[in-house]
Amino acid sequence: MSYNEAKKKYAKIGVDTEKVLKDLSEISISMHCWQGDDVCGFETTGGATGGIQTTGNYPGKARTPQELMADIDMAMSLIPGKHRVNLHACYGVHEGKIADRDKLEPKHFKPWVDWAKKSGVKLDFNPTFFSHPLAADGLTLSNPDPKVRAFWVKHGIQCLKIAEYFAKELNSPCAINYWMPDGYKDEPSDRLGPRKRMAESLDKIFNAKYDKKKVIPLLESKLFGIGVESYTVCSHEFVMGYAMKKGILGLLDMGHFHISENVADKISSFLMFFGKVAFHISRPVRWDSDHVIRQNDDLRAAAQEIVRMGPKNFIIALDYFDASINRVAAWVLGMRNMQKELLKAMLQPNDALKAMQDAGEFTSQLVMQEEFKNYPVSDVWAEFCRRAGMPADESWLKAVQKYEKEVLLKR
Ligand code: RNT
Ligand code: ZN
Repeated sequence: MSYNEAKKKYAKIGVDTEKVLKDLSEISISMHCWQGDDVCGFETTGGATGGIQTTGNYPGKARTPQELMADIDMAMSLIPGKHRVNLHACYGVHEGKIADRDKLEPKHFKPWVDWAKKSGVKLDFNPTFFSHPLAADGLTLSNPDPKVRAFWVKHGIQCLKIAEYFAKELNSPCAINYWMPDGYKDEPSDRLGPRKRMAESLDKIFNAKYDKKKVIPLLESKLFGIGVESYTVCSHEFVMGYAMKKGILGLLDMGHFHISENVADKISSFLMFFGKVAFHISRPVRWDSDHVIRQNDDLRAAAQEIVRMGPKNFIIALDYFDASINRVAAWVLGMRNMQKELLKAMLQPNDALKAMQDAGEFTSQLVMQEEFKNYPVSDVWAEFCRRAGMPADESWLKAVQKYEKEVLLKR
């Protein structure tokens, strides 16, 4: 079917594809830098530690800031639209001696800002509370040792300054996400103490001065991690309560709940009480929370909720890492999958479906929900890509394979 035929078919059910194309082009997704080098960063040569792990040793991973920037540029050249890049504090660019986490400053991220200006992307940020000797016992902001806590509090505050620097330089508010791996492998005897210490430390961080219009702090919850199977300090309930009280936003990571939980169902409640929802789009498989996202039911459900409640009310960030496949392909596939699911959701007559629900017309609702799945989404997607000058189908992989041969395999 051609785009014009698809346009007519959608018009019949009250969907204006021209508006959809415009709306989709306005959604910026924050692409995570850490897929490009297996969450290693530029401070140590070791991999990530702290409840997360990357597996696989596919060749060609970025080893320097320049390589990572080039790989991100390559990925972005195959993703329609204007997007953001999400950096972690361990990706600072250090000349000579590496500044420790509590000494990080905007200057360590100037090369990223210069690159972002050139590449036309905006930046988001994350303090890094893992892959560090002072996080080796699994406790950072909730550590019983006040000196260790003070170190990480300082890190949290320094990162607010870096986020503000990004926002000012790039003229776009910067979302800064706090995820602490803190937890215990086995049943703790005191669940309250660490949470109290965590809240106290977070207070010290967020009581620091920062421009509330430019910096958007987020707090991410997690059910369990590798080595912290029995207890995490920043559980979902902790995050909901703390974020609400402190007036910051909670962040939902799709991989951080029981595998049978419907994360999409949480969105409307978050939106009601926080006003905005921050999201790590990810895919849990068994015990891993971060597989490359696919166009599966979970992603579809999340995208539907985002669309129904207005994409402007969301901070959409990807979060996964796979070292067993081409890393640039992992980015491109994930970003395009996210966009495709948003598009599918936008191409539904959402008001009409809502009306069926309210009228108790559940037969029609079920039938229509299923029938719309087979509408010509791909023709509208092809048009979206055509207008953006991007390949619509899998031919983008050829470009990545060429890059692999010419650049990645020479590393
Ligand atoms: C870990 C969290 C966290 C990290 C990144 C690297 O389970 O999801 O968001 O993936 O900060
Ligand atoms: Zn996450």
